[in-house]
Amino acid sequence: MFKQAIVRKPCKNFQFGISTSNLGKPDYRRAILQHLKYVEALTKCNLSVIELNEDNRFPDSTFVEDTAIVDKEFAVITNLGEKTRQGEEIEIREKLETFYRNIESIRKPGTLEGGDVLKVEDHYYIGLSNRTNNEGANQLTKILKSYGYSSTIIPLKKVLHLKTGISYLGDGILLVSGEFKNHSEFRDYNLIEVQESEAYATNSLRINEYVLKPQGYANLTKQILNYNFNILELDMSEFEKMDGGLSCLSLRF
Ligand code: CIR
Repeated sequence: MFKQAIVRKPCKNFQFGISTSNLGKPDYRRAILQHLKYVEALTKCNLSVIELNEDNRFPDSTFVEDTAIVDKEFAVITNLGEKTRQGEEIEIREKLETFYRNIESIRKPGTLEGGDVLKVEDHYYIGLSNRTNNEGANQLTKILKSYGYSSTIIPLKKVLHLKTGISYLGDGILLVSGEFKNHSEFRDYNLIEVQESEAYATNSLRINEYVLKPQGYANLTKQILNYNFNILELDMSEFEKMDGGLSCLSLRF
């Protein structure tokens, strides 16, 4: 069970963040509204939500997931792979220090972003991406091992982050799209294959009794309902424009 979440409001410079989506400029007011609904959904999932103030120095700082890995007994502060995002982790560390006695760090020349880290039961998958390098992935592997967790490194081909193309719904069920559909590492799980036109919704998020899912994507809704999950749908249009998915907007622990 998750009890807490940390989120950060989109800042006024949100539109200047990194984007490859070609979906146009995000509307700031809509982003704020969508973020508000996101927080409401987390609350409905029984999480107590800590909302950090917006930080105009970092356009992408609403995507807090990339700044840390949070488990029961420990947190790992990352070293973000994009120069414009380096420094976002400082305030997150301060906040996490109030919850954790064990705080580890990914250090230069290692880089790693939380979007590349997927926990499936007691095993971690670490994506090697443009943001997470070998050194960062190896540092995380060692840290996880010291806390008793195994891990596998997964080189990525196309996706921004590992969790862009795969997410864990619990009960042995993975949502997969693109390069993860026929991936040898994941074939023993129960796979829900997301069709390419709905690939964005692969980044759905199981929190306690609910699955949070981007609004729309009717086929995926049906597929998830087949497993009797309770779905909460959220309009994510403005975050999608900035390459961000549901998991990116919070740290859950
Ligand atoms: C970035 O490119 O860093 C942001 N615009 C989006 C980050 C999305 N984060 C995630 O997938 N964990």
